[in-house]
Amino acid sequence: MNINNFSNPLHLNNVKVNDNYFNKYLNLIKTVVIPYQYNALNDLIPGAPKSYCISNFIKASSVCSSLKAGIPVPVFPVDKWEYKETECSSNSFLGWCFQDTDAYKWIEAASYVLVNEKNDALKKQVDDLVDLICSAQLENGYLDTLYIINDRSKIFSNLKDRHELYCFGHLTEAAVAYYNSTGNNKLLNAAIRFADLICDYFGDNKNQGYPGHEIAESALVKLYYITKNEKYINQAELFIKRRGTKPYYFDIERCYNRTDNSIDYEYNQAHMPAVKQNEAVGHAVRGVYLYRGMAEIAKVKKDDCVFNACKNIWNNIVNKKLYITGGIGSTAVGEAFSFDYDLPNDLAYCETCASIGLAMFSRRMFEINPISSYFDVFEQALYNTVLASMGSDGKSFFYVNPLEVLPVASKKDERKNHVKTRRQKWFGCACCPPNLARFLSSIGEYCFSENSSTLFVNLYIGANAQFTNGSIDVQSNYLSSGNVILYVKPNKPFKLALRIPAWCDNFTINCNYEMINGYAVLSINKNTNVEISFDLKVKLIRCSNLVRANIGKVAVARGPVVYCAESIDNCENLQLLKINPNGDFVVNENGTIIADGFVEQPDESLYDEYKPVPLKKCKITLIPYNSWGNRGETEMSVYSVSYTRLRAHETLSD
Ligand code: FUB
Ligand code: ZN
Repeated sequence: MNINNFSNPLHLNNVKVNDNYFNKYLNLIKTVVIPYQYNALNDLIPGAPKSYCISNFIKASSVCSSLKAGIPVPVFPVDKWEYKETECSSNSFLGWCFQDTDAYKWIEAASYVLVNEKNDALKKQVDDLVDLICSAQLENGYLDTLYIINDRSKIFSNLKDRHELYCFGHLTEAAVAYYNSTGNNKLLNAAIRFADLICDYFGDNKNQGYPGHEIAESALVKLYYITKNEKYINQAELFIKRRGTKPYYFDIERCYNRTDNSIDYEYNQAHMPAVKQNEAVGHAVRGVYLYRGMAEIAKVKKDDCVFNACKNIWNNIVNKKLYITGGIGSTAVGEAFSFDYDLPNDLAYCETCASIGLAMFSRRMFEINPISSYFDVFEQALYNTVLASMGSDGKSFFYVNPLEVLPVASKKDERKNHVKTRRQKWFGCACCPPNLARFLSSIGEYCFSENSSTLFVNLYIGANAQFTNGSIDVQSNYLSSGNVILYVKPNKPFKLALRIPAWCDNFTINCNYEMINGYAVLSINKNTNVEISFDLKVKLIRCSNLVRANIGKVAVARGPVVYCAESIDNCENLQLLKINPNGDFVVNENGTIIADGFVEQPDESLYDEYKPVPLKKCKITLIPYNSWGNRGETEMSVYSVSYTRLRAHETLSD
């Protein structure tokens, strides 16, 4: 690794997004999503699964008061992932064991909104929630409502499956965001107290545990950046370096006397030392959160070994386990990565959180080594799976993001129960919607990165930003016409590095530049208007023939946006459509693409002797994948059969 290449993102406080495409999402987050999600956390959405999140904090706060007053508090089991109202005492913790994190993600999203907006009502809601959370913290700094309410004696006894360190991670991410946007350090102090307890408990030569669900690593890195206290970065490094070493900590904590290798902890990425891993395995969200933390440690500690592991894993994901939509985690079993090239369209899991985590991992890799592919992947995840996960109403969400949906199959085939045909109002396990809210509301933080010599423009999102060497105003029509103008005002000479996306074969820039690692690098020494034009031609994308599901098929993309067909615009049985690669692709004003194609007649006789199958010419309507499922239940497919030529058994009619 070359530390001269390192860069840091521009802080959200220095970036104001004003973008033709993203404004609608940001307004929706501010005006609909955040109020809606607040109601969801308070169990106020009729017909939606209950969250219990806020009521758990209220119960934990009351336990804390009782403990302080010496009043005895009851004990309940802590042996489950989910605590159902029908099975548990109403005084005990309810919901999934990591329910606290939904409040933390909500605070994080609201804090990002507050960076650019004076909104007293929202600020008061956040402040009140912060007060409640802080009142639920034990005197020693511990803060996880499951254990506080149900059984303090079992704290940190099941790191593998319970989520105390995961809750700490999200608490800290929220606390840092809230502090940065409001200057209020109340939640930050709570996070620091919890972090101090964690460092005391899990420090060098102490308990050898590490998180069952990663994210604490990244949180500790954030605390290190904000406090400059090295103990946090050292603890993050310890968690990573311990992970997967023998004897397995998860064996020890469960008194599992290992006689064979039947339990291998791949699910938790703890089957082998993290720094030796070179394949993305196990639970996908856990995985990318770990890899993100590893990249952060690699950067701070300038650790080549850790960085090499990150590179190997990143390459494995991107070359063998990534859907064209930027989705990862192809199997519902364990919400996990599968084997190389196993990318089924209809069974895909592709959890929203996993794509968000992949984007976060990619951006950290870029900060170490500025090559364009990291933000190519970021963009692929953002414009497709991430945006698809929210309905146009801002009140409905996908957790799972398949590439092919047949409504009857989702209802009648248990293997596809996870594939929802409509976005849901909420989920019992609701990790994705608030994750989406915090990610999109902080999108400005991903647009630029800088070091002493260079400003990198990674995303072409309209924004105004201040950076060390000047200011920049980006006016973007990236997705509509491919034209972007950057008004650059230097306060001293610097290099401007513009990412040239891999999807773009032709582009023009009105200034001299040199291509370095996929970036067009310009020397800026006076006020300059840089005009870029990216050729947004519609492309047919083929998939490796090792992906069995996609033999003979193509997907359609324009720029970073992947398209899909819905039966509501076309016909039932989307598998009967064939795209003509040599035909026209007309892009409409509203963003749809009309493609030339053919449709096969449905043939109800199951088997027959080979005979000509009539094909009819047709127009195929394609819409951006990120907007599918907004018009009721319908078949959807990203890939279509590619028509190459008439085959022996086909005849053509008009
Ligand atoms: O375990 C916490 C979260 O719940 C995970 O990140 C998601 O995949 C869901 O299982
Ligand atoms: Zn999720």
